[in-house]
Amino acid sequence: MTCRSLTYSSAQDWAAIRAWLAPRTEPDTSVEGPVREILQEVQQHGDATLVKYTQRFDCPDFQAHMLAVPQEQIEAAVQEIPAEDKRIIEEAAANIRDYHAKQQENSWFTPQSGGTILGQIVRPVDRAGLYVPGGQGGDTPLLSSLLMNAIPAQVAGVGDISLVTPPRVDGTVNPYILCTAGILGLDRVFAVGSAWAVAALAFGTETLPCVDVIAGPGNIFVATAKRLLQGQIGIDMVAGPSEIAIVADASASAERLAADMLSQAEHDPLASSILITDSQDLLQTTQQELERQLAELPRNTIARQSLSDWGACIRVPDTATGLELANRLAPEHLELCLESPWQWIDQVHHAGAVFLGHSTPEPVGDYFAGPNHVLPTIGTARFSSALSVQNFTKKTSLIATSDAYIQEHGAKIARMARLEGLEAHARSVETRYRCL
Ligand code: HSO
Ligand code: ZN
Repeated sequence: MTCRSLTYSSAQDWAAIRAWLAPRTEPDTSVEGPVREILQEVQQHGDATLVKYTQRFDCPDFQAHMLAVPQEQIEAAVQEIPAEDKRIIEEAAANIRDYHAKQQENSWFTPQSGGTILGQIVRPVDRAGLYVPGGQGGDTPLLSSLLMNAIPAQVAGVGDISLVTPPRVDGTVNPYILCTAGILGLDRVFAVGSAWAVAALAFGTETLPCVDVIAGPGNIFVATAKRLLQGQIGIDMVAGPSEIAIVADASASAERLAADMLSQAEHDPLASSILITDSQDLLQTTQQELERQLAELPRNTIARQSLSDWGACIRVPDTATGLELANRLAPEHLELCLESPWQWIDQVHHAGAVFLGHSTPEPVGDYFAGPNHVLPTIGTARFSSALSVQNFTKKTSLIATSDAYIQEHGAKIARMARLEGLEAHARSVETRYRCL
């Protein structure tokens, strides 16, 4: 059996499933010590530290002048990439931009009686920093990550966006990353990665400007640096390993289900793919399909490990119970491979993104459709949302009261202040009476 077979009939079965998945959700603190040192060192020595670590881990001949990628290199990459690939990236970017444009929020003002005005001003952060992983020494450029992180920042109206990504062994950045940056109109690209790049974005160095928000996925060093900086600067989220839950009925195809589970499993040995169905027949055929398709996958070692550790086919008595379990899992991705998926949407309460029907494979959302692929993982969809324009904006409350307002409400405010023992608060309001 490629992955474990379990059953879930009612809430009582949840404890065992939760216990099995618990180790996946524990934060990995193993590199906290070294990352703290890196943060401190970058804060003290700036570029020199970036060069030291980049020479050690990425490119032995790296020099400080190679940190900022020249504009000509970005333009050259845009020319160099095959036109067909460029068109695909542009089309994906347009879809993602259209979707995120709908998330924009306007400032609002509500005039009240007596000249009082209340409101909320929405503003972008001044500067954002985006992290794009190198992807196996720069061979598998994560251009979708760049699109998904940069576009919400741009739609939010962030004027100053810096992109950091680890250089390849020769000090250059993969041309697909540069081309995507060029298509997006990003002109500040820095060839630096890992925790020291995150530190540089947080504190600024001679070459890198400091930013207000950092977004983008990365390895354990990047994730730890982001986690440690939380509170000092805005952090998108500290994502855990990717996961999918699929609720399917007998109308689903085992071939498609297995393919979708494998598309998660190939990400990471810690990725989790869980099929939930009331069809025993589908459970069996999907297990067979997993085995058949695994044999033909280039990343089959990773996918096999992921499925054997964190994969499951779970039998439920009916679809309603399946959705109950899915809500408990609060998965990053939830596919509803059901005959009438829309009929069930009201019962979906916790999921990062939902994919409806037999013709909506999850990678459509990873790359192209428009919604963001940066999603809450490890059950955090219970209280958080996909990366969005809101990660790059903030709101300022606005209050303008009037004499009439003070006359009507001033004494109540002063009373509340005195109940809290805050006499100066009460007098601050009462000074306004004197002018009335
Ligand atoms: N499924 C990943 C995103 C991704 N997939 C990027 C392919 N490239 C986490 O949502
Ligand atoms: Zn994916």
